[in-house]
Amino acid sequence: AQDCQVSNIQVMQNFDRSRYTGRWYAVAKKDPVGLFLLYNVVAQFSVDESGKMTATAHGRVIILNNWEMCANMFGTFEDTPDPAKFKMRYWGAASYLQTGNDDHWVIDTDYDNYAIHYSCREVDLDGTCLDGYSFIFSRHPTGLRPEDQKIVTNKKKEICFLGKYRRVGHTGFCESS
Ligand code: AZE
Repeated sequence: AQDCQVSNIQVMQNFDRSRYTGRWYAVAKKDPVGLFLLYNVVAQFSVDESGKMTATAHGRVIILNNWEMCANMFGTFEDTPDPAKFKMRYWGAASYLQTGNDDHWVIDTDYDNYAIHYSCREVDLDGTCLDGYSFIFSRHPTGLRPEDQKIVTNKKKEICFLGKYRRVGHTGFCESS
C-alpha cells in the first residue's frame, strides 16, 4: 500500500505492548507543524496491572520566546480495535508545555532494536496526511543497527514520510530531569 492514504497504512501485526515497554531512544523524527521535541528525545513505555499503556518522554524543546529547555512529558493511551493503534493523551510537567490528543500508531517493531511510530494529526480531503509526525526509535542511543536500516527505510516509504526525517542527537542532557 503506497497510495499514501492514511486509512490504508499497515501497522504492526499482533502488537504486544508488554514487549514494547522500557526505554526507546528517538534516532530520527519527522516534525509536525508547530512546536515539537528537538533532540535528546527518550521515551519510556509501561503497562500497568490493568493492562493500560502509559509513557513518559523527555527531550529538548524551544518554547515560544526562544527559550530552550528539557520537557518532561506524560502520555496515556486509549486502546482501539486495532492493537497497534492508540489514541494518546499527552501533557507536560509544566503548564507552558504542550497538551494534546494524537493518534499513536506502531508501524513496525522487533521490540529489541527498532520501532517505527506514526501519528497523523490532520487528514487531507484526499485522504493523505496533511499534518503528522513520526519517530524512529532504537533501543540503542547510538542509532539503528545496519541490518534494521533497510526495514526502516521501507517503512518510511510506506507511510509516505521518506525524505522528511531529521536525525535526533543524544547528548544525555535531559536524562537527569
Ligand atoms: C511520544 C511517545 C511517548 C510519550 C509522549 C510522546 C510525545 C510527546 C510530544 C511532546 C511535545 C512537546 C512539546 C513541548 C513544547 C510520542 C514521544 C508524550 C509530542 C512540543
